[in-house]
Amino acid sequence: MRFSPLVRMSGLAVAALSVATTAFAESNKNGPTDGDIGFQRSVTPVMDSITGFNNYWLVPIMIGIVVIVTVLMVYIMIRFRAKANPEPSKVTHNTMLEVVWTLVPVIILMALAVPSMKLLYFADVVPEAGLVIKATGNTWNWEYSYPDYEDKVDSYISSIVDIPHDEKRVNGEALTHDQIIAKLGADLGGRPYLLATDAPLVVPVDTIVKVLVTSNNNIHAFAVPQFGIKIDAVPGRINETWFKVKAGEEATYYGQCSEICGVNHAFMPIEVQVVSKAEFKRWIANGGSFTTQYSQNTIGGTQTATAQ
Ligand SMILES: [Cu+2]
Repeated sequence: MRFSPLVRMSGLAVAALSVATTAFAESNKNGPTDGDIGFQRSVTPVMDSITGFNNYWLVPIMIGIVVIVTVLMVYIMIRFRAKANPEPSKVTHNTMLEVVWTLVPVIILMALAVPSMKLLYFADVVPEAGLVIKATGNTWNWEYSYPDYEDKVDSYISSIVDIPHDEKRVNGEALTHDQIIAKLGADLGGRPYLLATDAPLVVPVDTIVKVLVTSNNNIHAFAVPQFGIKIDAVPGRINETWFKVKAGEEATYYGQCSEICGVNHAFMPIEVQVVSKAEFKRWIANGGSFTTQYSQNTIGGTQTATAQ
């Protein structure tokens, strides 16, 4: 059976789209997962919009363009090959064709620009916040403070759970990733290595949290993929962003410094513990302190901050 190029082209497009839809289907896990090619699972309205825009606008349009261009190239290479056309065509231009290939990209770009600008504005304008937190980048860790509760909670430093760099080599041999994880053992408490910290940022669920971001030294960036936030931490300047973790999504989320800032850039993770509103109140009332139980309690997915 022979199909016309158009039928074959649309068949290819449908196949590519279904592959993409499967690939971008949201996993129900939190944090990065091996083999992921899509975004991490969204837990905020902003990330919902980013995910939707990417999966249902950008990716289908990109796949469509790739498929059309590939099919046209293959068709042209076969149909107009030298062997089958001993007498070369003398056509130099086609006005209609030139108008179409100028207008179609303009229309595509405009169709992308409108929802893109709406999304940028949605993410950029901070709504009336229920909580303000401040994240300050240091070399190389994050420091968190709660301006609303300054009298109750001291600012604290959140450092990576790791072994000293000079202990990562034994007799000149570098430890493997697995050996480092085994060495950390209970300190890591089953949490992902290079993302786990000794003191996470604690925030309540279902609350608009305004994040003030700055730096003590060089430029860092505060980013949490599942929240859809990424903003530079610039010394002498305060940037702001916001997130609201949806009800029922109490869990631990991870991010990393996302602006190359120096030798330990890869070792300043961001760990966010999202707890119920009642639990957050208790945590504040207790001075926002962590017991050493913290890491142990997160083993096996008991995802509540331990206040003492
Ligand atoms: Cu950095």
